[in-house]
Amino acid sequence: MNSSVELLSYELLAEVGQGSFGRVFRAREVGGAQRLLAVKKFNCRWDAAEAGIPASMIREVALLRKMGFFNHPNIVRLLDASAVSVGSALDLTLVLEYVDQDLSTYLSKAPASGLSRGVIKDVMLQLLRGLDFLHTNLVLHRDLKPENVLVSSRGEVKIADFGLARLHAFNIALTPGVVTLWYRAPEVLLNAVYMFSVDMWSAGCIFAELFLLRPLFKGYTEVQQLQKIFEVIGLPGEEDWPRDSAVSYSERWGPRESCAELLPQLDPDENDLLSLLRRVVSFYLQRCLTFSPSRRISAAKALTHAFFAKT
Ligand code: 0RS
Repeated sequence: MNSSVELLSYELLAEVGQGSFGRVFRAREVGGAQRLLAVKKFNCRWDAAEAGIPASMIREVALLRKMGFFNHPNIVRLLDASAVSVGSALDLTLVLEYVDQDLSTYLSKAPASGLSRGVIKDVMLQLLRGLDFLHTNLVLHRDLKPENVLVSSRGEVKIADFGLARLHAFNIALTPGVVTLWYRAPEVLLNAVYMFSVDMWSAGCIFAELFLLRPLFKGYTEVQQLQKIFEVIGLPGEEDWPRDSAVSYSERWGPRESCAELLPQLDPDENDLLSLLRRVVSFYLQRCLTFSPSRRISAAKALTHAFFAKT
């Protein structure tokens, strides 16, 4: 099958989300297998008649398409892309595979006693495989969070909402509502340069949340988010502070020592979980949630971690 000539027609069923990424609809394929589809629509203010389709958009869509050919199980697949110019705007439509629910909904339905260790391992393993695939293809997600990690009815974990970073940046200022800072790496919060390791920070936050069933760092401003992080991992040394950050280092950010005990504030009947947490604390706390991006574990390395070795 040649996807470049595949013609997909569909009917929109309902809007499932809206944000800096544009609008996402649940849709049904008309004819064919009548699959459910996710249809994502962006509107870019851009005079396509004068300037053509922006090169950055072509590059990013081409990359998404290329990645679709690999059919990686832990990435939502791009099925079709089209752009039409409407006056001085450009409407970009992406047709993607549809997945039943997002991880935040999945977590909200989890039993209060928590997810089993097997489930946590399975979700993390799939998430890291997806991230490793993105990073191998030189794609940064930048905004990984439970809302854009999808979980299918068959338990497949698929990363969504990646690869259109420039379009995001374009839309972010126009988007009403707040963006969550909870999964954001310190170097992003500090406005410093960042790399693939930002996604591993987010993965670490999600890993902790799979245990806790609540977000690990819940800040509502950049400063508060950093404070919450330092309360748990300790204030880094001045030598680790990003040199290109607009925010200067200060001892007043908090104590230097990390307090792993702050993490699992669990009830007595959650003792079982507590012991599990102690065993994995070194993985997610020390390796994913390392302040220094260069010392943070990579997705490829995390996949070989002892945590995933035994069943
Ligand atoms: C915040 C409580 C609600 O299949 C959903 C899908 C869903 C998809 C899908 C496939 C491919 C996307 C979605 C996608 C594209 C930006 C995105 C941003 C976030 C998430 C997905 C994006 N919680 C959120 C919305 N929601 C209900 C719960 C659902 C439910 C099932 N399946 N999206 N959203 N790309 N671009």
